[in-house]
Amino acid sequence: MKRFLAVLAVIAVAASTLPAAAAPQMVLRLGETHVADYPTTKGDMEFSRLVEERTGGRIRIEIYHSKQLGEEKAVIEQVQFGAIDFTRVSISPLAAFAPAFDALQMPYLYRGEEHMWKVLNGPIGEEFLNSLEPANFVGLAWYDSGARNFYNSKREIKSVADLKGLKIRVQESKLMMGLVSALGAVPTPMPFGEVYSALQTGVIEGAENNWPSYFSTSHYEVAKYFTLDGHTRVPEILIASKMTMDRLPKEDQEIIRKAAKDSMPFQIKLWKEFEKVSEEKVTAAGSIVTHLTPEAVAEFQKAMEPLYSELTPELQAMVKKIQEVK
Ligand code: GTR
Repeated sequence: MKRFLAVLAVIAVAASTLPAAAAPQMVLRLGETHVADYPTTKGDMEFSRLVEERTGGRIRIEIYHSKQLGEEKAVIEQVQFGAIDFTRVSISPLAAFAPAFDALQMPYLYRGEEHMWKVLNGPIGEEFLNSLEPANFVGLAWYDSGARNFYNSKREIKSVADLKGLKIRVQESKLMMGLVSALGAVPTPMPFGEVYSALQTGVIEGAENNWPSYFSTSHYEVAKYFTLDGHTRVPEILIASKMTMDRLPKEDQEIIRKAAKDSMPFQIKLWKEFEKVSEEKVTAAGSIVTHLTPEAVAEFQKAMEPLYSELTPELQAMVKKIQEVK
């Protein structure tokens, strides 16, 4: 018994001399539209983990996934005036705040994903990340989002003509509205979270997205025709509020910038895995996947050409620079 008490006493002394886990000096918030196990959310979490680790726990970034802070456009607005510190969004809705971003999401712009990553990881990508400051954002890093494709509840889309008259949901983006109109369909801008019920009730007949979003939102349950037309590659971006960043010492700003970039390979790896899983799951659940013939792809590309001539001369020059990246 004596011995037992002695051991207890030693443990008590040891415990009292342990440093208490340091409480974070700053807790920041990140808004994410996707659910907790989606690759972008996991990327956000990795970013947050790295910041916490590298500041010795002084800065904690809490992830509010599943639209807890609102739909994408509303969250971007709040980041702009500093009410939310960070968000991860698609560049489509961001282009409403920084129009030059349309140059990065033109239809059939990239020769493939390798070309896109060359652009994003090179001087052009850096220029875009830095270009956001006048709009009160700080661009931090890019995440993968694959290619976007049309899906609908009505019929297989094998040619542009098959899209005619279909009501297609688009992100809140002028470019995306123009893209759907150029194909003869009827664009309906709508927040992401409303798409499932709009498809179910027939308010819209289709939408467009990548495999993971089609799967993760269960849109495949209410729109089973999926066409692999790959009309756009729309990068995801991690941004901070400039107001938040301006409050931080330079060293912490650097830690945040670097942590965001360092979270990219992790997100991209998870993305690749989840793209495959999503494709398998929706196919097993009965989605009908249509592959376009090369002639049909050429027809899609031709129909979208006018979007390029409608760009401002500055954006056309940027598109040319992107196309010239080898
Ligand atoms: C997804 C993207 C989301 C959101 C969504 C949409 O691919 O990851 O951030 O923009 O598309 O279509 O609204």
